[in-house]
Amino acid sequence: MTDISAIREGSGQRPGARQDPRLAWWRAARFGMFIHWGLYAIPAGIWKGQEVPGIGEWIMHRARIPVREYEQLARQFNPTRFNAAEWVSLARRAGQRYIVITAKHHDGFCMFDSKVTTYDIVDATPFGRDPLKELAAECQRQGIRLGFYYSQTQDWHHPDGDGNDWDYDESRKDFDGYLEHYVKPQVRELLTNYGPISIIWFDTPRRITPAQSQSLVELVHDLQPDCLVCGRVGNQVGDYASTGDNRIPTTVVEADWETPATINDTWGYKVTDHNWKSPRVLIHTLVDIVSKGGNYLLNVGPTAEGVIPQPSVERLLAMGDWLAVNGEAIYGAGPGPIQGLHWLRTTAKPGKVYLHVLSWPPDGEVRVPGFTGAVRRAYLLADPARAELPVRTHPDALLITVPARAPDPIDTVIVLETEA
Ligand code: JFZ
Repeated sequence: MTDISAIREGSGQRPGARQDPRLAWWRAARFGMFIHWGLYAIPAGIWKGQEVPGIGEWIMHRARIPVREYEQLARQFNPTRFNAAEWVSLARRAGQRYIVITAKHHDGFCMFDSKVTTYDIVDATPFGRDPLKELAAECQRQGIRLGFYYSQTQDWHHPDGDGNDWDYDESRKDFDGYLEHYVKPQVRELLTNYGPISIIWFDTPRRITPAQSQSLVELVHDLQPDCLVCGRVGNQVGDYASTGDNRIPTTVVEADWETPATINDTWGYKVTDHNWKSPRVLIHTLVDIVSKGGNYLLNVGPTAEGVIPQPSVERLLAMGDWLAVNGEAIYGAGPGPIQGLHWLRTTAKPGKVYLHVLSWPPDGEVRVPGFTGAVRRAYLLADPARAELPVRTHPDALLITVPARAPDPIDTVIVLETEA
């Protein structure tokens, strides 16, 4: 049974990619860090004293800010507290195996040194540094993969990009010219000047045609054959599928797929958004996604000073603590045999099933209905001694005797060694 309704239309995986060994690292990684960082971190959701509703990185659009006005933000952008080593080290401590950062979001501002425009962080800001260069070097040093988000269709700054109808006449736009003479040269820069790049994360395909999407995929693969292209390049030609934001399928999906998600309710930093998900919810979400065969790309929105908000840091570190003990049940693991129970998720590797007990039974017994396979032994993943847990097999269920109190109140993992 598959459920693809969560996979956004047009953001599916190209046929044949399921067998592609270029995705092997990505399939094993399961957990990545998304970073939305740009000029929108300066207003941080407030424009001329008024709170602008919606996600922070959309402020230019929501408030219909004229290009000439929004551009001025660049003159104030000076994130002197940005420290690539700290960001990369946070991702590693969180147990995240890859990072995807906004090189250019819909507002059109380039967070890298582009020769195709002066509307970029090196040419237009007092900061004058290229944070993507610094992150690329740190990712190399600390051994974590790096990807770039690039808004290929929407560009509210470029006269021929999609989406800005308050400065420009949408009917007169030369979208193909923008793709050929602006997007492609920039994608070339991103894949030439920053060493090995693992993902180009295109987004909101909108009016892009199948031929245009395909030509972007070919460009990426020509420049760096191992670089993956996310499904939001549009028209079902990406290397892997993307779900709608924060959306998780209801059961196993037979594709390589990823849920991009927020820790609070915004991607780009917003000073008023304090709706932080708890570590419990975040860990359960990671487990839920992996139990259905997906990856979790979890966002942080750094401030205009270059700081990742402390509530995000705390939550990521809590996830890292859990993963330091239970990572075996996540990295390189796929969906397990039991689906659809509210208190349980299962992940699996050859010869092993991992029971993720999300709410602990009150009577010292974990009862897994529908599990009828042979079990050699069972133990708590968190137990270094791997002390055996008594197991009984019933015709319709597996019964495991467990400690009265949950060893891990968030998710206790029981390992079942099965016949390989
Ligand atoms: C897009 C962007 O517009 C947004 O700013 C952010 O970068 C996010 C990661 O991606 O927003 C979307 C795209 C797709 C859906 C929702 C928001 N969707 O399919 O539900």
